Amino acid sequence: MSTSQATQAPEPKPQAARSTPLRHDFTVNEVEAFFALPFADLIFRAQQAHRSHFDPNRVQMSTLLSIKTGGCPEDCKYCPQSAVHDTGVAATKLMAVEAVLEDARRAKQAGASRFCMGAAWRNPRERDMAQVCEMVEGVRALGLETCATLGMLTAEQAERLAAAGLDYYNHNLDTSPDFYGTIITTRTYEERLRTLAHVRDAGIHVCCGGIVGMGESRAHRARLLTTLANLPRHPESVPINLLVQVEGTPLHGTAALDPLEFVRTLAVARLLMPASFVRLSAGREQMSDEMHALCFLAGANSVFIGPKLLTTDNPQRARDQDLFERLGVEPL
Ligand code: SAM
Ligand code: DTB
Ligand code: SF4
Repeated sequence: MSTSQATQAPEPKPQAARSTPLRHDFTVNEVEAFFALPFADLIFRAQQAHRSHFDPNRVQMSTLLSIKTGGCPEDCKYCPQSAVHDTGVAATKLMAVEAVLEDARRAKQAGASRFCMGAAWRNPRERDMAQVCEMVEGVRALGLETCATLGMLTAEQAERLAAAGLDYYNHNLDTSPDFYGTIITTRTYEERLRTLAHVRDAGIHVCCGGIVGMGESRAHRARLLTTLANLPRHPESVPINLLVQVEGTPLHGTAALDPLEFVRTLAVARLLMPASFVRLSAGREQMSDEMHALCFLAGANSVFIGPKLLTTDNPQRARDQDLFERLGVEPL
């Protein structure tokens, strides 16, 4: 849908007060109108929303560990870990519990408050569950918040992870319902939504967002954010990933997204889900310091720290520390 068809963005409330109820009834037209605001107006409104719920100078910091890499049967066109694409990522077995805990200790020393364990699975097998639950228990015992991203879950698996002490489960919608089929064919949007409902029902916090820069339109980005905000509850954490283009994946060579459009996407996420953590997720390694500053101004208040995401690079700790100091950004 073109932006000219969009309705006018609603006027900001006199004060985006803490008591403003969170909305779950956004229309796509309304969200497209937010995207179409003059840049300064959009950032101002995102700042108002951000400051009504958060200290704008504090950023939540998570660390990622790939506990099972590569060889994934799914065909996600963006992903270097899909066995369907030839990317040179070697498939590994599930890591031993003690090796994961060693990594978690290092992450804690480096200043992370949350430790996220990622596995290149369509879904965990029953025999993997005991080992993953042990990891969750061990990481929690170190005083870190726990997060996992293991693919689709049954209701029973979600309950087992909750009982082990899992605080967050990351499961992204990735893109809008109408663009999804061009990116992934091996599982459906409805299956993603079902896993999110199991996670929510088990009492685990939901971490759910998407990827931009995959050749989607602004209307697709608006529909992704509308779908996220109109879930029965806003995800507590909303990762916005900028596609990391990896050679061998079908999306390698996709035209780069205008960086200001990426900033707009963060700002609209902040406006729609003002009380959620909006994570400036994959793609930071390629971003300038100035781009980082704009992303925080737009309302991003969470990042992954440490030199590696799952298989691709993230900024070195020293670069982040220098940047955060210059911006007056403090860890949460
Ligand atoms: N296999 C599980 C799943 O897909 O739910 C968990 C791991 S998967 C790697 C976690 C998320 O990483 C994906 O949902 C996607 O949003 C993100 N991701 C994967 N490859 C990416 C890339 N090249 N650029 C940006 N984000 C990516
Ligand atoms: C999320 O939304 N982004 C992270 C995390 N959840 C698991 C993963 C980004 C992966 C980027 C590509 C890679 O390093 O393999
Ligand atoms: Fe597998 Fe997850 Fe990568 Fe898709 S995004 S190929 S499910 S690891």
